[in-house]
Amino acid sequence: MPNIEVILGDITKQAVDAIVNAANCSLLGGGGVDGAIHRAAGPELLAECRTLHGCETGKAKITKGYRLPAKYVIHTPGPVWQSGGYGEEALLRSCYRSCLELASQNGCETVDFPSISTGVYHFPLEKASRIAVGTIAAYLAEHPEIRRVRMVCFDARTKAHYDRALAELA
Ligand code: AR6
Repeated sequence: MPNIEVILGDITKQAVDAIVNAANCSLLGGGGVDGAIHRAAGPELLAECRTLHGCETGKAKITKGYRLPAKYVIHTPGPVWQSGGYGEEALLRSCYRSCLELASQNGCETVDFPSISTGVYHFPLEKASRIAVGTIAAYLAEHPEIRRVRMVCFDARTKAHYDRALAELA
């Protein structure tokens, strides 16, 4: 898939049209990538998030990027992994799809995702990586307005899983 890439890096440093935040339903910040994005974007991001009145798991909302190099932040609360019997896989698919729909609606051509739900939400990485690249590939096949999507992985183990999931698609 030439328009999907996997890189090792810090998503807060990426100068793209939109970065995605693995948020929680409050949209008022947290730890992990969410904390890093709010720290780098500055307090104006939290101020805008307060006007959004939260977000359901699997859905997404968009804000400006403020002090980030990215123009927009698309916030999506991923599912907390329980046992797999609570619709977690469908909810994760819905996160990726909802974010890409918002990106299209806002004229974003380049979008970077973190590995949603695989940190403190404990979604198994092998399943999550397959869901992510499969959902992104299906969306891009129908939406040429998005030129490039990258998975920005924060550690080598995560990157290895996304590399493998992408190779399986080809
Ligand atoms: N750039 C890219 N990826 C990162 C960065 C970064 N700067 N920092 C962490 N990651 P997590 P979740 C990776 O726990 O599982 C928050 O408190 C991290 O290594 O951030 O969806 C929210 O407020 C992991 O691979 O998100 C929610 O309450 C991935 O990002 C909750 O955590 C996701 O880990 C969401 O949990």
